[in-house]
Amino acid sequence: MSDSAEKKSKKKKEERPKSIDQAALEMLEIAAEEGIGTVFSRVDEMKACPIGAAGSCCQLCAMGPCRLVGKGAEEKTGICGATHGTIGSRFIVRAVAAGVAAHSDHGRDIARTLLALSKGEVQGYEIKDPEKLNRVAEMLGVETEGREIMEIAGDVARKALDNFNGVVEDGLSYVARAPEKRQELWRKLGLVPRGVDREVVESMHRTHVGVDQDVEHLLDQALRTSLSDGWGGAMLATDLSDVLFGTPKPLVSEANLGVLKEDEVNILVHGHEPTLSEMIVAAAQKPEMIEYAKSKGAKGINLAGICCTANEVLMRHGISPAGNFLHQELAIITGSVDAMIVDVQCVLQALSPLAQKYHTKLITTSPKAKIPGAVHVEFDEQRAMEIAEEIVRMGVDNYENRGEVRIPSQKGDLVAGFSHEYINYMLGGRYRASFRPLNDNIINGRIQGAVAIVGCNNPRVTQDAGIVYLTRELIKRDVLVVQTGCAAHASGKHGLLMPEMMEEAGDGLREVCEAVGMPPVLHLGSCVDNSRILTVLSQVVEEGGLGEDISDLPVAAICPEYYCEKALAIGTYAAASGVYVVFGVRNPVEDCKEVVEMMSNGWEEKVGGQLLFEPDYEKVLEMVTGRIQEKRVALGIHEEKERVLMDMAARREL
Ligand code: MSK
Repeated sequence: MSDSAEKKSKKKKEERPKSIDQAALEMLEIAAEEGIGTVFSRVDEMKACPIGAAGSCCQLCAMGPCRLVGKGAEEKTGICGATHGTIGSRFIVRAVAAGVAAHSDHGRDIARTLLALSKGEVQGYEIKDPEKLNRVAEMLGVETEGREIMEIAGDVARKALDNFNGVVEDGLSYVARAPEKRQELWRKLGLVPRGVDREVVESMHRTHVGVDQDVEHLLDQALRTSLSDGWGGAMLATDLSDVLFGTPKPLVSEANLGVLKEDEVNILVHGHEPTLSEMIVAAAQKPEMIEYAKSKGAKGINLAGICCTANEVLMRHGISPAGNFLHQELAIITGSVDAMIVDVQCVLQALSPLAQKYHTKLITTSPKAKIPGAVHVEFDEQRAMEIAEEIVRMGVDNYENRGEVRIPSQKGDLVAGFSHEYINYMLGGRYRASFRPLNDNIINGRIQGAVAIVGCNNPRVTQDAGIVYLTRELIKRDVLVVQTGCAAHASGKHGLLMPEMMEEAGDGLREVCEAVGMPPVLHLGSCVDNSRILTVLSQVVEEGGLGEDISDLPVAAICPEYYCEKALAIGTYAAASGVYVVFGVRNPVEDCKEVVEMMSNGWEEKVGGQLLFEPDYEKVLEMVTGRIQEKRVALGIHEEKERVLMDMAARREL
């Protein structure tokens, strides 16, 4: 690189802020002063491999890795003859399979806990939402009439496990929750999943060298496998979590590093699964545990979260998130985290050496995940409360080992906890819970449509910038926004989940929010809770007046800062369900033109949804608002109705 080119690229790097979150920037300054590396600094040191980044590298066998680059790259093949199309589609299938496996293993573990509870084999758990248990039983074809709750729970858990293990006749049970027309389409195309495990295994088989080599055929498998997540593993994870731990209702909390407390024992739960974190919440609130913390000189125990375990305990208990994916190291650098308890997924390996530089006790708990250097306290449902107490005690004992503490003051107020059941109730009222008001307001144009903004942070782009920009711009345009995962944390940190945000919303959306008493940006939960969005979409279709299928609705989904395979699985099942999906960051198969074409126009024709990649947020905004308007035109609801000033009677009617 020439001197001037080097200077230019250096300047460009310097120009991009690492985050729009002041708390993150403050902690990064401290990290730099102390010579501590973080994901934010390592990303600058590690240039992404441009060949792999665009999908031109195949490393599936020992004849390679093959790189399809250079002159005439498009026509080149790997040593086995694999084209760009085959390589790219195999990448997508494998990424989707990995993402599905992660969410579904999570769901399977919840089902196993439910089964163990029904047999009286676990400690500390109970059925918190028996009504939901009955509704889930109905979905799964389990008889409820005249039966004991634990009998029903046992059969529900067995049926759920059958969905994972692939012994369900006619495909996954929850496919029946989709609109009729969508189910017919999936059946016609052979896309109904035959069991979660079976689809994941077949994906791995088909993508082994020398098996499936046809782009469309491979990508059909990506669609079917992804559906086993959205309408299978993740949906079961959500529903069974609600049964065991309670169905969320709106509550208030705060988010960001400012929720950490200087004078209390700070314990962070991080990862994805609620089974242990639920017990940690209970253990940390026990009076004897608080007394124990006081005996060590702390004023109490402060529990907070990172990533989706944070979402699980936020939605059900109001426990504050200390931040999203890119905050996990920053929390430790505050010097105030006495224990960080991790389970599975999104846990950086860099936490372990970092925790050793500070005083934080990093505790791994899943039988599936160990990290060198961390203390491993293996979780076992049969001794759940004992283990939770042991872990909380470890955090308390570590309080006295703190060095210098510097907690940034920033935190945002938030409202979280919108389950699909609550949205239904909130819109319709107790005696006539219904999506009718939402449909009517989309039809009359007060609400132009809805967009889900979901997914992660990625240090290759400015933390939270895309999420916050798109959220603000969409509500200004009368688009209702729903959020999950780390995107929801981002909004929480920046105050976007508060009802006051209706002041920034367009006139129409603001009127509806005022009348119903809801914020224009709704927090729907963790990554597996994207399944709640599918349920809402199905119920909106069922309510009538907005077409017959999810693909008829004026909706879209955006994952502005994705980083992992789970996000690709979610994006794929949303597209397979008829949703227009746009990811930011970069297109991982950019060089594989046939794959890009199939996932956009090909899937549009086949399933009425698309999975696109666009790193420019302004373009993303244009794309999704354009899509919403296209759908409004197709539904014949695009003509602007004369606006009528609402009086009290009209508001009541609404
Ligand atoms: S935690 S998958 S960084 S959203 Fe669900 Fe956040 Fe993405 Fe992990």
